[in-house]
Amino acid sequence: MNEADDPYAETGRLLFAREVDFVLGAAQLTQLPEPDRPEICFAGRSNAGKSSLINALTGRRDLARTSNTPGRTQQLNYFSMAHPDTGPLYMVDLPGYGFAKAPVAEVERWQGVLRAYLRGRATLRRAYVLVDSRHGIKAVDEDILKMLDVAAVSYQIVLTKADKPKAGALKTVIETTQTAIAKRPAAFPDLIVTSSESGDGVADLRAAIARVVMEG
Ligand SMILES: Nc1nc2c(ncn2[C@@H]2O[C@H](COP(=O)(O)OP(=O)(O)OP(=O)(O)O)[C@@H](O)[C@H]2O)c(=O)[nH]1
Ligand SMILES: [Mg+2]
Repeated sequence: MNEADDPYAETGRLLFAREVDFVLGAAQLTQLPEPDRPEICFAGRSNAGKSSLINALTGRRDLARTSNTPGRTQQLNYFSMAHPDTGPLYMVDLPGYGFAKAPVAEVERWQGVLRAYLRGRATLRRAYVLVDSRHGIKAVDEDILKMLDVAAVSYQIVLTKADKPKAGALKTVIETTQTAIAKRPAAFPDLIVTSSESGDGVADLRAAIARVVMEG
């Protein structure tokens, strides 16, 4: 949707312009905060740009730690936010799945926590599954999407790093991704195409988040 026509654009803008506080990093499910408010999360392969997108959404350079090294985020990082229209909510930066430059036992531990979180978190309103626009959906993404479909967790695909591919290649990846998710039961049919670098699509994502929290 065009940003100017989206009734949630202004709420989304204001929601992310307000305070966003780091709450905690959970290494295990027992460390998660009380499920007392809606939450949204960012999932995706290692290095897909999850932490960068949180920084772009909030307009803060290093609220979430980013890195060139896949496997930077190793805990479920909780951020709290609030707006009078949405009420309080949590935004969660997840560790990546797939390849990570970290010890195997560590990676297996956090992958287990990540999957259990995605399947079982009752207050999770929507998972944003980030896909690098240079690569499109890969087999590891398919695994996660299938798991979300089975668990009936609503999710939306967000293409990241849209500043990287040439326009033609971006158009192709948008089309193939749209086709790939069209028949997935828990997938939101529209993609959001973003660049944390240029800011493209970031306002659309803010509006989408405001909408999903307000519509319940
Ligand atoms: N050009 C470009 N680079 C980006 C963009 N978003 C992220 N990056 C780069 O991609 C790399 C990974 O970004 P992160 O935000 O740390 O990725 P992540 O998904 O949080 O990674 P893990 O925590 O390791 O799973 C960093 O070098 C970022 O600078 C973008 O929109 N454009
Ligand atoms: Mg990260």
